[in-house]
Amino acid sequence: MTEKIIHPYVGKYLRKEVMPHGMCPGCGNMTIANAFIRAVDKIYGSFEKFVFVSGIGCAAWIPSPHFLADTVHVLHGRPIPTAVGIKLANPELNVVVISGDGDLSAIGGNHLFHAARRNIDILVILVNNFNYGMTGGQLAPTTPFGAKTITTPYGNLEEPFNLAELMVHAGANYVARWTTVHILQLRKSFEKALQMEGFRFIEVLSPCPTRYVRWNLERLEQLLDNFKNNSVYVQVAREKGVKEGQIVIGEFIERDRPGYLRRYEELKRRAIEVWRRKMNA
Ligand SMILES: Cc1ncc(C[n+]2csc(CCOP(=O)(O)OP(=O)(O)O)c2C)c(N)n1
Repeated sequence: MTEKIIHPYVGKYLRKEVMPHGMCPGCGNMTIANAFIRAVDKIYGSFEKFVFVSGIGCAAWIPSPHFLADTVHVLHGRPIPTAVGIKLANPELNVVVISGDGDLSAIGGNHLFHAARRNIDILVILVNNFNYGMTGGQLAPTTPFGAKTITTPYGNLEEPFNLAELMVHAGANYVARWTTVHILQLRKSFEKALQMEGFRFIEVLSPCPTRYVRWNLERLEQLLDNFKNNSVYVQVAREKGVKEGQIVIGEFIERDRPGYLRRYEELKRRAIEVWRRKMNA
């Protein structure tokens, strides 16, 4: 039997028995995992105080089964309510959702928007590969206008969600968007988000070579080159506007409003005060 080689930096965070991982060649999922693990390693040094929640889809497989941590793999579209429940039950934990654009913004869309509005103290990492990768590459709410998928072979008629902007307006404390070629920025963004309170949302544009790329491009490199050459920082985009085909990346917002849990503690304190005054009257 050949001995498994353990990665010197990220190896201790991964379950040996599922490595090498089963993602397609060229998929961005494990690149994102690598950046995330390095951020956790720098800030916390272990997964001890973490719980990861994911739904159904390829991206949902990043934490479960790969992370050697407490992970919960739930019904399609339901990682956010599960994560909210875990955080409310044990506020000491770092609760992180990692899942796909379909899982979190299609079937799970309502949960996403309301968790951001409530500014609940969880970190959501949404992997946007522009389609439902795992089930054959169907149209998602994030598929670009005109793009081909197995369910839109003549091109998509609909406009995609701009999820980062949506999260800003819904009320998240922190919102960022990167691509899998912006590795250092992504890692730094994870580091920052891991130390903040309230709802934090990081969207990562990621290649799906098996489905999306096959339907729309000749080669995977074309998508990666597009990520590299056509990305524009949100501050520049806000000042100068966005040209057709450009991808807006960067930190969309950073607020320091108290998260839901701090507000809840404050509410409890006030309620107890009122109750004490009534008892003493
Ligand atoms: C209730 C329900 N509806 C549909 C499905 C089939 N299904 C499984 S994963 C998935 C889409 C996943 O897409 P996404 O979240 O974008 O993840 P990806 O595989 O692209 O990473 C769908 C439709 C399901 N498992 N459960």
